[in-house]
Amino acid sequence: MTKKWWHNKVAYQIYPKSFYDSNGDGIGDIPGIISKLDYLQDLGVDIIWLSPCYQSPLADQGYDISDYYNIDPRFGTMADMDCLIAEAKKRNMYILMDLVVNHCSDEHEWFRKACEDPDGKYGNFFYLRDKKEGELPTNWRSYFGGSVWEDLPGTNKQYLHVFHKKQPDLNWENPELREEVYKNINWWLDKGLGGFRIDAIMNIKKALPFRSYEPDREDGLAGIHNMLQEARGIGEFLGEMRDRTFKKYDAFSVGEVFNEKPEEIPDFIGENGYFSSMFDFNEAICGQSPNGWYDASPVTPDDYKRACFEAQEKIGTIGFLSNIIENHDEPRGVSRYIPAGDCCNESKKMLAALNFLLRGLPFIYQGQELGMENTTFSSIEEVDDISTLDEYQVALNAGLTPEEALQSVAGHSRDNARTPMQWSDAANAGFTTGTPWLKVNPNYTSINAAAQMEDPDSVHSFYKQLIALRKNPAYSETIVYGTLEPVWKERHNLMAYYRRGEKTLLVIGNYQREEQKIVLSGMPKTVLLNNYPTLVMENGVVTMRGYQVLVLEM
Ligand code: TEU
Ligand code: CA
Repeated sequence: MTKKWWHNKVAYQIYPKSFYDSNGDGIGDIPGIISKLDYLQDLGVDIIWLSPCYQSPLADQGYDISDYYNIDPRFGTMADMDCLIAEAKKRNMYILMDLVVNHCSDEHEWFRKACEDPDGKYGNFFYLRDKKEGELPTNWRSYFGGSVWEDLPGTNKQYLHVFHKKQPDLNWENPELREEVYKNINWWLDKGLGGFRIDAIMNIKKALPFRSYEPDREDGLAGIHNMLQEARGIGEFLGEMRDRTFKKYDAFSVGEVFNEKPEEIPDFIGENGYFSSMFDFNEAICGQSPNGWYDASPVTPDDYKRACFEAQEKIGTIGFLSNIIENHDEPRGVSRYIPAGDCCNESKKMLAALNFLLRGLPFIYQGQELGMENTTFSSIEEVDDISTLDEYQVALNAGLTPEEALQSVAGHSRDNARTPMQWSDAANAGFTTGTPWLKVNPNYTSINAAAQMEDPDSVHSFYKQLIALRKNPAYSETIVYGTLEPVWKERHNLMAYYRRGEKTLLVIGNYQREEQKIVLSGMPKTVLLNNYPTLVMENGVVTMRGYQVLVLEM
């Protein structure tokens, strides 16, 4: 395998709106990010992925871009962005931006021009169909609920949007559109970006000609996955994009890839793959129900283990997954993957180690390094996220009372990850001197960066140790390139694996509050990490305490 500059890196995702507000308007911004670069460097982060901060009406918090060449004034200026790239470079850090090109905003110039002249050049940038009274072109349900078809203002046509109606899908079949996309990517890479995280990319290839599918809910609509399953040939677009952009710059690219076909994995992330890496969402999709969030099941420790190992096995040494326990679309990992009532420093550290030492690139989402938890909602009025609002409606339609509906979506809400970063125990968690755009999680008085940075036993300090271990020259080769081999796979509430390279490491997590005994096959040479002050071992038998995690050199 050809070694790449990003293989041994540690990445961190910033959700700019909620990271740090430098001017008191309640919205996080780029100058705020610049002022926290030293914090990230101290943690050991090398790559920073910024969720979108381009010009946008923020209908989907920036995933609806109205100008790909400008920064939204709420986040700062282009000069701020240039400064961020330069300041990161000084610290040997790389900035990734979010590439959102399945769709743009309905306030983008292309869309406005398409409305003015649907049969002209820009009409063909979108998927337009003639409007027929009482009949939609297809019965697809958008990811955010309702039909994917919306009237094209001022015309007798309708346009396709697989996400929100303010996010019209771009027509990738049109080479002129693809040229515009590549031009934009290269323009940013010329500025010195490290690369991109690529949003919702599996949606760019549609199964043509469009047709309807068997309805899967009472609304008579069918989920988008029906159409995506039938789509063939996405590789032609992705390969072209790679060759025309990322490859020329040796840029890092990580795809938000869902439902790829197993035989396609080498094409996606193998040598000369479409992307450098792709996210592992196998844990994130655990427990999902086709009926909606209200019907989802909790994820058990055994589910979590199975999902991780399944993903690891699927990829093997073909390439590198990007491993996450959460992102801006997910609830907080510690609230989701640790059984209810057991969320504590030990269990948070255990989850961190089990995930962080998997083969692949570790991505940390802002606040994860503090063990930030899900927030509470006292009414649906407190919810901002469009996805949660839709799922709340789905729950009501299924017959739940408003209280039950709120209860059932709360634990899944994307807002859990979007509450402001908890910097200190000052007002508003030190995030802003103004009124935060989204309510701060009330637990900031006990969970915050300032307190944890001073505490050698904090979750933050544990993350620092994990990062340092990955970078330690003695273990780096093994952690980055070594194989992963599950062990004691069938044992209940125990997740353990070997990493084998130059060295042999054994990672063991006791995924329950009760103790559990393990018989080791040899004597450990070194205890590299332990989330308890001691290791209880007698005649090769280790008594693992509740949620204890060990990283042993064997
Ligand atoms: O998410 C794409 C995606 O697959 C969604 O289905 C996501 O899982 C869902 O919104 C969760 O409720 C990306 C972005 O990460 C997300 O923030 C955007 O809303 C979406 O694309 C549209 O750009
Ligand atoms: Ca601000």
